[in-house]
Amino acid sequence: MFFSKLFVPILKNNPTEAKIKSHQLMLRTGMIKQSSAGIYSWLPFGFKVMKKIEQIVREEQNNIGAQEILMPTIQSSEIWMESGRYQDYGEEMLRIKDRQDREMLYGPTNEELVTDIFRSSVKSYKSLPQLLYHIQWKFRDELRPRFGIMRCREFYMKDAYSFDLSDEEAQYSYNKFFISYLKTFKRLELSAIPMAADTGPIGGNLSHEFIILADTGESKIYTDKRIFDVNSDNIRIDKNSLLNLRNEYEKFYAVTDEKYNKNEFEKNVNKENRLNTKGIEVGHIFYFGDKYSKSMNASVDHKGKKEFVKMGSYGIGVSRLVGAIIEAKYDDKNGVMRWPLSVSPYDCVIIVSISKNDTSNLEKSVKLFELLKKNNIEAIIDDTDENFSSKIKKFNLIGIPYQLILGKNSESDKIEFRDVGKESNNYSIEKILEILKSKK
Ligand code: 5CA
Repeated sequence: MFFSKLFVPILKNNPTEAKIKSHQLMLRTGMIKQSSAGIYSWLPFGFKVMKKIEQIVREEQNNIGAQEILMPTIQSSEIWMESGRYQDYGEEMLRIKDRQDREMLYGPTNEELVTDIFRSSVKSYKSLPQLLYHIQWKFRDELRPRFGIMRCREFYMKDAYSFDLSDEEAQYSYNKFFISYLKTFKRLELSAIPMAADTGPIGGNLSHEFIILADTGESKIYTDKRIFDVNSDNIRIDKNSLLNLRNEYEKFYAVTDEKYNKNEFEKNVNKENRLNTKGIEVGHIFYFGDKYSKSMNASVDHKGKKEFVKMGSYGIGVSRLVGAIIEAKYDDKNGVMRWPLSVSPYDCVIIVSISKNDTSNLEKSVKLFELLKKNNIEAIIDDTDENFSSKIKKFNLIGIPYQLILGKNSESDKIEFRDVGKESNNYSIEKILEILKSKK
């Protein structure tokens, strides 16, 4: 309830090692702490935001019928030898030996492990499709971990896997993830655009990266601006509607660096619609047919014939999204952050002016807190003895979207209410409750 009791190690100044605003803000507002290069501890504020993002990602996976499982972080090298990726993955893979001298690894992704789970129990085409996902830590020994949790070595990822009998069915599964991603990012108040992308070490020949625009992003993109106007609301999850939606997007040229071709870009996009900029990859989906099922012998019986299942995989960078939201929402110039209410560590903060010999304001704030709680609104009271303006400044950075301000002379029954970074208004508590409830 009281900010003074929380573990939020705020820094007075921007840490010099941080080059981009999300990294600066996360360190400054005590969301994370680096433990070694590219490896971070998540402190209460950062952890709360990440867990809320995770829950939204989970709900949108469940909405398309994907089932949640949990696979381990440590995997045996044997299945990676079967798929042929044990060598291919190179130095990005963290390899470990156990006491029996067995070669193990910290999973960078889970195509092999999930294929092994699938092949050991699914035998008939009648059990298809299967959509499985988990949300688990991954490790990639990146050559240059940078930008805080945006490109780190240990990160939190949602990865899903689909198993189908035919290419056509597999495309349907792919398209289900396509729409679930659009919905997920929308709930996070991000405008993420699907772009044709390279498949890299995952493989296959169909792939989209979901990119949000940001100057500090590491992905170069080339696109027709009109792709931002495609409407993905109220789409039904049937085969045709989803196919139509994908066609709507694919009408427009939108590619990442590796797929860029100058002639095609200029041929397909009028000069005034050309956009060549940078973005952050928050999700990546792949279709690779029988790449893993063939090498790992994952097949089903289809009317007496053995068929290798057709697979896709679908990733979302859950921890990266924390930084991506900051890159999209943080106004660096004015020092104002505003978390989307759906993922904010708290719904609102009660900022109180405290004087030594008068506790009436603090008592008022506790009553207000209880009332908000009764209405399912999660608040925090800033009861620290900092001066008022530095409290406001601090909370402008922390980014809780609504501020209820109890200044020195708050005698009246009206309370100063502010949507962070905007002009404030004096409202009755009933009015404030009404506004907050309508936003939830
Ligand atoms: N197996 C596939 C799909 S499940 C896969 O691993 N795809 S991926 O490599 O593109 O990763 C999925 C998402 O994880 C990326 O879109 C990105 O948002 C996030 N991610 C990847 N590498 C890192 C990293 N080093 N640091 C933070 N997030 C990362």
